[in-house]
Amino acid sequence: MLSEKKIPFQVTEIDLKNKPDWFLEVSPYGKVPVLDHDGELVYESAVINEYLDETFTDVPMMGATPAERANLRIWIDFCNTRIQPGLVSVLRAEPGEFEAKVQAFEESLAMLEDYLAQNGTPDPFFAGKRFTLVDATYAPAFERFATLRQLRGYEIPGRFARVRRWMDNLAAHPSVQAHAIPLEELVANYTGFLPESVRQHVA
Ligand SMILES: N[C@@H](CCC(=O)N[C@@H](CS)C(=O)NCC(=O)O)C(=O)O
Repeated sequence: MLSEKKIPFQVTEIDLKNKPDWFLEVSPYGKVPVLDHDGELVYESAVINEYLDETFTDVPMMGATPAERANLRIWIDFCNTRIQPGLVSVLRAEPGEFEAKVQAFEESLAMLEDYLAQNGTPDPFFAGKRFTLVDATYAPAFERFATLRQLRGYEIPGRFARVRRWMDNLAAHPSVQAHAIPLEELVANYTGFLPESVRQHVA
């Protein structure tokens, strides 16, 4: 998002298993990310993204009309409430519940696939030629899909062709590539958050 808009920034990494006191003071939910823009503290990634889009307007990343903006927000919310939690629930599923978690996750993927098909996208992005906040939201979520293959042997099925194409388009996009996290690092991070029973199973 920041690179797409060419906004200079500095990143401070937080050890989420050992959060420093200063971090808990600036992050009321104790979660990353938090934005500090000249002392203005903003948290929750969807809120941060809208704040940045409204503050740095050279490269607009929302819709032009209320209806377009509402539609983009619906799909941003879909990522945050369905896709991202779905991914985590498959990743963390106990062996006995794995199939059910995959099925629920695939119901969300099917809704996304249907929307893309009905709208003739990705072309190459969610809303067409312009990279929007929807793309900025899904890019890091899609990047984490590779941990499913690595840790749980699960691959997004070929019938979700448009979702897969969108994932490939985003992975190839320069501002996304610039911040790609190496797969080993992602896998190491997520392995740390697996329940003990699952960690033994995938080890
Ligand atoms: N709704 C939040 C979710 C953020 C979130 O879950 N962050 C995770 C890392 S990806 C975190 O900080 N977890 C630490 C914790 O919950 O203790 C957002 O989009 O900013």
